[in-house]
Amino acid sequence: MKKALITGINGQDGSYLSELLIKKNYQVHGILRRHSVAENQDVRIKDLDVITHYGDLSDEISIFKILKKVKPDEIYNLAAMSHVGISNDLPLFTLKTNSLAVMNLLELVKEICPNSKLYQASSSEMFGNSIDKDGFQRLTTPMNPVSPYGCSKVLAYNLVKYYRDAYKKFYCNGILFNHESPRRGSNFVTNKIVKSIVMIKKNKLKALELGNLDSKRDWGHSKDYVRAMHLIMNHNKPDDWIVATGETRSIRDFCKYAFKMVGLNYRDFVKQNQKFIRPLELKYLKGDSSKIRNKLKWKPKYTFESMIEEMIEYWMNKIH
Ligand code: G4F
Repeated sequence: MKKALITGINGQDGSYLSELLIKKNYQVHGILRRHSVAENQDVRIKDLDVITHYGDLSDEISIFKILKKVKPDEIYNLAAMSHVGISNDLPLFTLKTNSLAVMNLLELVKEICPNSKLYQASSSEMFGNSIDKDGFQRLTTPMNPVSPYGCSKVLAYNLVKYYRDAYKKFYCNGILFNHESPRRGSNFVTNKIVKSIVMIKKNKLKALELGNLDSKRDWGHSKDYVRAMHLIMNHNKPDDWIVATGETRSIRDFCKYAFKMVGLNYRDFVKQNQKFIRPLELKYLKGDSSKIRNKLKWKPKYTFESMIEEMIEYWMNKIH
């Protein structure tokens, strides 16, 4: 039985990845951060057959102890301060968690479990506003991040490459473009929009306040993207990969479709609030995922529309 250790196991991706690995007969371990509301710390994984350990990426002692105890075959580093907007409010915390803690993790993994494979959750936010002439971002596109979050992920990305090359390790970066689901935190734009639409429909909310409606994102479904993570870790050589749908849509397009699904017009409810505008905006993402599609035969099952429909259905059943 293979052993996997997932940092950030209680996140959207951590929970879907746990489900996938359990189905594949892995023993799944996960690192849980202590939360003052105890019910929140394992809310997405409480019904899964996983073994959890209290720890925190930024607490070196906890990581040391967990690695010594678990000695995993595969480590998926999904834990992060993952909100781009909030990284402007918590820049130091973002760098400590997303970059320095990765350095610590790599060093400890190298020393304690030298044969473990490692997956690093890298991000399309690393590209900033760089776009190739044909309108795509790919592995060769220059990285010009436009947020503390993007900067922190670039450092971690390079550390993983460095450790892989210097010490001949199976360490990989998955550069995932935006990926959503009903389990997405509701302060990310997709779930915020869908949850608000359902509340409007059920007369619990009058308007939806958003920031920039014109930035474009390449949105996929988290369930499809955790399949990519597993393929990446089980390829015959360590490498870096882009995971994306290759389609791009604006926040406005998302609103239009989602409001239409419940028979409403977004123009009647969406208002702009300066509070949600970022100091610098990443305007456009569209990923070229041909490498993972060709080499690992990955392709998404969800479409933009089926993903939104699933999210609406979830909130319709949840909000009474
Ligand atoms: O949903 P978002 O907050 O996601 P963002 O910033 O693209 O980051 C996500 O994707 C990255 C991959 O590219 C990940 F690395 C990262 O961890 C995260 O998962 O915002 C999407 C867009 C932005 O352009 C933002 O300015 O929506 C715009 N937006 C407009 N109004 C808003 C809002 N974003 C949020 N969160 N809240 C708003 O009210």
